[in-house]
Amino acid sequence: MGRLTGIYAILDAETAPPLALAREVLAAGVRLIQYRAKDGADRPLVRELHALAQAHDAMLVVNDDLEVALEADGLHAGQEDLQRLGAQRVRARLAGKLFGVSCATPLEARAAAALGADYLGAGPLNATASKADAGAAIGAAGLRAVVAATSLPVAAIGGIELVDLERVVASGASMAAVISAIARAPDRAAMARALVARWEMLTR
Ligand code: TZP
Ligand code: MG
Repeated sequence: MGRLTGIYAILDAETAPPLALAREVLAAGVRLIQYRAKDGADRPLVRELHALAQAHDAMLVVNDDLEVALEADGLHAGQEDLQRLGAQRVRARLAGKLFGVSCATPLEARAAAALGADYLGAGPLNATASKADAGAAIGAAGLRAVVAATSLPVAAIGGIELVDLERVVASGASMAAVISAIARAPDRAAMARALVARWEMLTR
């Protein structure tokens, strides 16, 4: 399995064109990407994104759609998605692929670990406009509580900008997952490079 560390770029189809964004973040050194399409995953696009990720020695995870995720390196599922899909069935279908689960509390973190998750998404760290039902911000204390409840790598998520990386690293998270920090930046490639460089500086 590849590296579950560093900047985790989420290619949200509503925020920026996923293929162009993937090219930019992979060229910037991001090695974990997620395709997120709330209107339904585009399977041919996932194949293209996966080939691109592989060419950069990176991994592609698909949000929500188990069948399409089988074309990529794994699935990221929220708590409701797990209920809808059947958590045990998901782990079994994914076999050797990556399985990421969103958690907001230590209780959810322990349950996800027991299910066989490979990493956890924890948040929202800060308030976010990118997900309507993200729930209340858990803040650094909430993030530390999730990290303390698991030995799995944790991706902090939610309203994370360049200035937040120090707090993310200090909280013990292994990854910082972002949508808008990159996708809404005036220069997406430059912001992706800045995030990667800052993460490397903080974890060196
Ligand atoms: N899950 C929890 S917060 C969030 C998701 C998908 C949105 C993250 O987007 P942004 O723009 O980085 O706050
Ligand atoms: Mg979901």
